[in-house]
Amino acid sequence: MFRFDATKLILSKLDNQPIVANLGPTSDELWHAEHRDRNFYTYGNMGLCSSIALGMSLSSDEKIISLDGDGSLLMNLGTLATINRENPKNLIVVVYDNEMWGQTGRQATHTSTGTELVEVAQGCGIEKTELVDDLESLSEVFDKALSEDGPWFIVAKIEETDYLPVPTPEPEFTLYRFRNSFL
Ligand SMILES: Cc1ncc(C[n+]2csc(CCOP(=O)(O)OP(=O)(O)O)c2C)c(N)n1
Ligand SMILES: [Mg+2]
Repeated sequence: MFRFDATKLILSKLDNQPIVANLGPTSDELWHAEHRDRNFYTYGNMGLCSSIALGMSLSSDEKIISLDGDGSLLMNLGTLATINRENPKNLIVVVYDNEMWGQTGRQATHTSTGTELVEVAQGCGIEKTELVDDLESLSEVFDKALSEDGPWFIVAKIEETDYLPVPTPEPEFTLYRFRNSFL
């Protein structure tokens, strides 16, 4: 499954719910799939995608979607323990797992050598977890995550491909647009 297709699938299931996107290709592809006020692009901000989404979920009743990356989550695994402790029913974390730090040269991450992020999440106490490797299964589990209480933790195995051009969503405008969308 390609990340761009997965992101387009997820967007097709949403109304106006916020998405927080991991830095690099995940943010780029979200922009190309559909640039919307409720997209929060975390350029430069490695490791904090799901932590930011957790904070949003605690101050909102809407479903909040985090599109994280394996390399980024690996440098902030503690966020999974905090997600379980805070237990936000409206948080959906999707980790795009391409088994690499893609943006910086496609170096292999620990998920390529046996680290199972779903099991880490379960060990932190998160009960609603799924591992998917095709669009059909992602579609099925994401529907469930939208209709059932979470927190949800979904690892989506991704096949890497060519990158789309990097857009220019200036961070201050991302924040401005995002905040205004709640007014
Ligand atoms: C604290 C910090 N360390 C390193 C970087 C450089 N960096 C940017 S993206 C990236 C890889 C991210 O990997 P992953 O989350 O798996 O996303 P992918 O590129 O594979 O989609 C790295 C190491 C950074 N931006 N911030
Ligand atoms: Mg990666």
